Amino acid sequence: MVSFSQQTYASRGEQHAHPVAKQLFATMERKQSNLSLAADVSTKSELLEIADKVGPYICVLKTHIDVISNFDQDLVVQLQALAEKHDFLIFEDRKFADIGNTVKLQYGGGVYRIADWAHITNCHVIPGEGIIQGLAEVGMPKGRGLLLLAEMSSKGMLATGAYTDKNVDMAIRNEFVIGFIGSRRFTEERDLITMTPGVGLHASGDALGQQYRTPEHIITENGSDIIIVGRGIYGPGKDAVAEAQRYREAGWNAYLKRLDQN
Ligand code: BMP
Repeated sequence: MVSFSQQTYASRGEQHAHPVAKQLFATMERKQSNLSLAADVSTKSELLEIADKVGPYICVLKTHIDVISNFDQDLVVQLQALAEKHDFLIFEDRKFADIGNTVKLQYGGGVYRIADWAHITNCHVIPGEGIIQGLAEVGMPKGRGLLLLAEMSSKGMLATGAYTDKNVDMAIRNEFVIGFIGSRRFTEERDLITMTPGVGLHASGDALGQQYRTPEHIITENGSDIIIVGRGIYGPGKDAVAEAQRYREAGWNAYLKRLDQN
C-alpha cells in the first residue's frame, strides 16, 4: 500500500470516513495550504483582526480561547463568520486532561461551550481512554473531531516511547480521533492527520523551552501534514500577512517535494 504521506491531500479527503477530516483535506487542497495559525493574542479585537488578515492563507485557525481577556459569545459568532468567509476550520487547543465525566462538562458547557463552535479540539490521554469516550459523547453528535497529544514540541517533554505508542493505539480504535499533535507520521493503519507546532523559519526556540524546526523537516522528512505557526507569523515587528504567505508557500512546497519523492 502507498503510504498516506505519499498520497495527495485531495485523494486522502475523498477516501476519509470522518466528516471533519474530509472537510480539512478538501480545504487544504482548495487553498493550497497546510498552514495553521496559532493565534495566541489576548483580546477579542486582536483575534478577529488577525483571523481576518491571515484567514486567506490558512487551513486551520488554532485558538486558546481562555487567554482572551474580554471573551463573549459574539466573539464566537464572528469567528465562525470568518471561518466561512475565508474557508478555514477552527481548532480550539484546549488540551483536555481530566476524567471522561469532567471533560464532557468542560467541552460541552461552561463559559466557552467549545463543542458548539470548534471543529477540532485535543486532549492528553494521561487519564486513560475514558477521556476520549467522554469527549466523543459530546463531539460526535455535533460532527467534531479530536487530536491526541502524542508528542509535544517543548524541551524535556515527557510524551515519548511507550506513552506515544499508546496514543497511537487509542487513536486507531476510536473513530472520533482524526489525528495527533506530534512531529511526524505515526501509523499507516488508518489515515490519522498529524499537526505539528514548534515550526519556525528563523528562530530555534524561545526562553521557555519551545523548540522550532523548519517546514521542510516536518512535512517532507517527517511526513507530518500540517504546520502550526504562531509567533513566526505575528511576532514583534512582523508583517503577519507577508509571513503567513511565506509559511504557506514553504509548507506547500515541502508537501509537493514529498509527493515528488514517490
Ligand atoms: P509559537 O509558534 O508562537 O511558538 O506557538 C506555538 C503554539 O502551539 C502555541 O499555541 C502552543 O500552545 C502550541 N503548542 C506547542 O507549541 N507545542 C506543543 O507541543 C503543543 C501545542 O499545542
